[in-house]
Amino acid sequence: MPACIQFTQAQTLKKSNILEKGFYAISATSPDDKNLSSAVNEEITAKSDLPSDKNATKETVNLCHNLKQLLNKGIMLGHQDDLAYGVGWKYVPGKSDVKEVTGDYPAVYGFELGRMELDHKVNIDSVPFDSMRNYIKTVYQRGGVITLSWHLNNPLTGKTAWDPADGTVASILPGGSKNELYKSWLDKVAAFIVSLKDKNSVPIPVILRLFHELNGNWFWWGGDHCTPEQFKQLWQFTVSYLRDTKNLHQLLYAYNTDRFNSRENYLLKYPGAEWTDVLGFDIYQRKQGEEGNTEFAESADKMLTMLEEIATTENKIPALTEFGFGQVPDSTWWTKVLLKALDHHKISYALAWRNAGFNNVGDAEFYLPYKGQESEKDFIKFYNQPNILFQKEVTKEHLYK
Ligand code: BMA
Repeated sequence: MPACIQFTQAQTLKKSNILEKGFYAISATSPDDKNLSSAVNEEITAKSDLPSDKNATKETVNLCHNLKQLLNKGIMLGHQDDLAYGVGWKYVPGKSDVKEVTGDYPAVYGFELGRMELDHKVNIDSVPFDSMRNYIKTVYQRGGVITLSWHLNNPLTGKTAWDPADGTVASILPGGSKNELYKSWLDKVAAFIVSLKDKNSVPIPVILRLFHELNGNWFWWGGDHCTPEQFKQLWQFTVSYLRDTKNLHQLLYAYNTDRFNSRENYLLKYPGAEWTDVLGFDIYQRKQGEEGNTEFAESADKMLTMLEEIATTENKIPALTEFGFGQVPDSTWWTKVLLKALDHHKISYALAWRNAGFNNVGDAEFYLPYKGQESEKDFIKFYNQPNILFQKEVTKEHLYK
C-alpha cells in the first residue's frame, strides 16, 4: 500500500488513539513523501502527548492529547463546585451560576475530596459525595473536564489541612508512623475514583490536583514543613500507590504551586516529568482598585509566561489551576484585568474558585458572577471572546475520543 494512502487513513483518525496513528506512520515506506514526513512528525508529537501513566486508559490518553491540541484554540473556563451550589442556592438539578449568566456551563469542573479520608458522607464544603459522583458522570457525558482537589486532614495531628505541623510529611512516607493510615486514606479516594464510570462502565478520566499550593506555608504539605526531597517522595509514593498498587489508569496528575517568582522556585519540589501531566499555579487578587488590578494582571502575566516555558520544556499541560478576585467588586474585571493577563497565553484552563455564597454573618465568598452581580455583563463579554471556551464549544471537541 503506498505511503500516501496510508497517511490519508491516518489523517481520518485525527483524534483517535495514538497507537493507531503510530501504526500508519510506521508502516509508510517512501522516505521522500512530504505527506509521510508530516505523518511522522504528527506521530512524534502524538507520542510526546502521552500521559505520565504508560498504562493510561484510551480515554485518558485521548484527553491528554486533546488538551494539548486545544491549547492552540483557546482557554477553557473552569469553576469549582459549579453544579452543586452558587450564591443563594444549593443542590438544584441542572443549575449553575455560570449557566444563569451566560446560558452555558463552564468547560472544566472542579470538585473537592476533603473529608473522604474520614469516611464522611459529605465533603469539607458539605457536598454529598454521592451527588458529586453524579455531577461528575453528567460532566463526562457532556464532554467537560473534571479536576479533583483534596484538602485532606493532617494525618499526624488529626486536625485540618491547615494544621502545618512539622514532620507530617515524614510521618506518612514509607517507614513513618502514619504511612498505614495515609494508605488507608488513599484506598478511600481510589474507591471513589473507581466508582466514577460512564454507563458502559468506562472509567471517567480525572485530573487529580494533589498537594496544591505546595510552596505556601498554610497546608501541612507546603512550604517549609517538609524538604523538597520529602515532598518529591510523598508525590511519587502517592502516584505510585494509586497507579500501580490500586491500578488506577484514568488519572492525569496536576502539580501546582501558589504564586512563584522564578523557574527554580516553581520547580523546587517538582517530582519529575514521569509523575505529572498538568502544571499549574493558583493566584488571587486581594486588593481592589487600579493598583490591585495592575498588580494582579502583571503578576499573572509574568507567571503565565514562566509556566508556559516550563510546560513546553517538560511537555506538560499548563493551566491556571485556581484563580479569583473575591466577590468580583469591579464591573469590568473580566475583560479589563483577567483577559488582559490571559489573552496572549496558551494555557489549557483557568479554574475560578467556588461560589460558596453568604454565610450566617452575611459574609460572601464567590469568584464568578451570579445573576444580578455587578460584573455580570462583563463576564458575558468575556464569555463571547473567541479564545475563551465554555462547555458548548468544548463538547464539540470530543476530548475523550
Ligand atoms: C478554601 C475556602 C474554604 C473551603 C476550602 C475547601 O479556599 O473556599 O471555604 O472549605 O477552600 O474547598
